[in-house]
Amino acid sequence: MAKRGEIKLLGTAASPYVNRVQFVLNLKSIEYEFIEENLACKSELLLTSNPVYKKIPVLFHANKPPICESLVIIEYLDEFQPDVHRILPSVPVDRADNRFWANYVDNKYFPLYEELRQTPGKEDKEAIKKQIIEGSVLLEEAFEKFSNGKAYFGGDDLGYLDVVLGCFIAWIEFSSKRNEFNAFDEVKTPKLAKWAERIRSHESLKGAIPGNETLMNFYLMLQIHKPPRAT
Ligand SMILES: N[C@@H](CCC(=O)N[C@@H](CS)C(=O)NCC(=O)O)C(=O)O
Repeated sequence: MAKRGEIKLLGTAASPYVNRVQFVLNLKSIEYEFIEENLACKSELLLTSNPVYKKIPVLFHANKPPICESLVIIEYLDEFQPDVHRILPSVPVDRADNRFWANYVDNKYFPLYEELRQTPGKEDKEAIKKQIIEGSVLLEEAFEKFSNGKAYFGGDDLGYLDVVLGCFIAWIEFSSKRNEFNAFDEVKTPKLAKWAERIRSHESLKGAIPGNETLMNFYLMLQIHKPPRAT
């Protein structure tokens, strides 16, 4: 059990990877101190605690070495506090399958949204939207398999993949609106569309899902620091 004041999270509220860690801290009822990072002018704390990637989130647990990378952090929290809301399944092959899809989400699926933001030209954007929808259909199939007729990837309550994909909900909806398409579609991915609503209204996650103003400010910051490619 974490002691009061023992856990600190370096991040910013608009970062889905930071939200991912907040989801797990909330689900496990772990109190933590939030240290706000300014990515436009990175802090010494970030540069020294994550010298390899210089990215948020970074988790500090008492005086242990800092822990970086959101998936590594949430697995650490799951091992460190296994008795409250376990997110990874207990069977090794199920854990492997969960990690496979988490890798798909982080390395293939969500990067498409950044690609969409950075890509100029209507036609090229349309091609990326198509790839996103194809990816959502794959995730719908994965959802059917994992949820087995229940509400979440984890079954009756949130599991690892709910956290891994759920942290992107706000950005997926933001991007869908800006680009006039439906990443989670009532027809092609009806189960994911319903699941997304459940994630949004889950009591433990509410405070950790960024609102539109937070998203817009971060988006504008990205447009300046990582502008779309020239045509
Ligand atoms: N793979 C990393 C990704 C984290 C990430 O991309 N964080 C962004 C904020 S959303 C960041 O710190 N970007 C700073 C930069 O790219 O220099 C994780 O899962 O923690």
